[in-house]
Amino acid sequence: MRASAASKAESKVVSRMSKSALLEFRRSFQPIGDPISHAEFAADVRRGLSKRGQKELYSKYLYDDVGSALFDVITVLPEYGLTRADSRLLRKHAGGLAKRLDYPTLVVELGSGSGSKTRWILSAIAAKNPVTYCPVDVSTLALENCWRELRQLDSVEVVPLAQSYLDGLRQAVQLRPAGSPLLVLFLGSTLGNFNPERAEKFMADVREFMLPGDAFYLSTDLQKEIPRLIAAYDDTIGVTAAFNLNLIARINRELNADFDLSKFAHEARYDSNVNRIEMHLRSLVSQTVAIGGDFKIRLKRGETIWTESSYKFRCEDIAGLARRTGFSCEVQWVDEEWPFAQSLLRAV
Ligand code: AVI
Repeated sequence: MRASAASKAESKVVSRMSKSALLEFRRSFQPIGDPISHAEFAADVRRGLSKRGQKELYSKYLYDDVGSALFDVITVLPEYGLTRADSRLLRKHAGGLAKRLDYPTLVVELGSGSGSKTRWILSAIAAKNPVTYCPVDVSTLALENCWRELRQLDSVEVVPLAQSYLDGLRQAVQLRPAGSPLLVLFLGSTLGNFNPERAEKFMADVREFMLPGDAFYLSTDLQKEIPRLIAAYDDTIGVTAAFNLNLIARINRELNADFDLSKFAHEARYDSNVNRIEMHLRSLVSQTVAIGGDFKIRLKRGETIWTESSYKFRCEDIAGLARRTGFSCEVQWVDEEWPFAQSLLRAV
């Protein structure tokens, strides 16, 4: 890094970080970390596609650079109300939240994506105190967009972490000045992409990195009319279909497979017993797919590969989850146009 070229704010971060020997921070975008191992991806794909019953792929693999860009488009589709609801709530409550939390000096966002919603809360905090913002995401492209966008805010230092949520959080909390409050953001209803056991374990794991009184601000999509939900996950211009199909296109690109995308169809369905949307890729014919030269899978006509679950909650579900994982639910706000909640949880 050319120190002379660095802004005042960046120089301050650099000196603090070099002391801790933790970070390399460049004026050009350079996130810390290496989120996805090729070997782990290959092993997960093999395991998920060799299952005897329902074949499945982990939804985290939807988010390579192409998938993250497609997801950004999803967030502005008329049918997909979640992101607009999240932004409306944040915009409305950012000032009150910053004050209630006593202007935390470290904000960590798990799964930041391009960070567009976070501007409101960071601006509200930075109006009073300088703040270090650590976006954590597996997509370096999304992180770069986030870094470009939010580093322009006055008194906000952006330290991007290209890591899994918990590894990123582990690293970020080392930047916490002693005695100052921490705010962890988990927006967008990403918790809904975990099954209930994993969601609970994840919350308990996050709690381990926090001190009593720290804040966890959680967004969750709420239960609503099924046709509205189906439309949100099966939009008319096919962006969500492309997002889903990109997962097997990614396997072609990165694991040398020969999925023929024209032989698969996107499907979104709602399971009202467990209140979740499921995304599947349905095989339109009987077919064999080769992955990496030494592995083949057979798919029957009509068989599906399950690629994502998106659980829909009630407000009381979140309060209960919070209690079971070491938090208390201090306040919840619900959007009026698209049932969607933001909950402020305090580590107890
Ligand atoms: C990131 N996550 C909260 C989205 C959701 O709504 O479950 C992912 C998504 N899948 C299809 N559309 C959006």
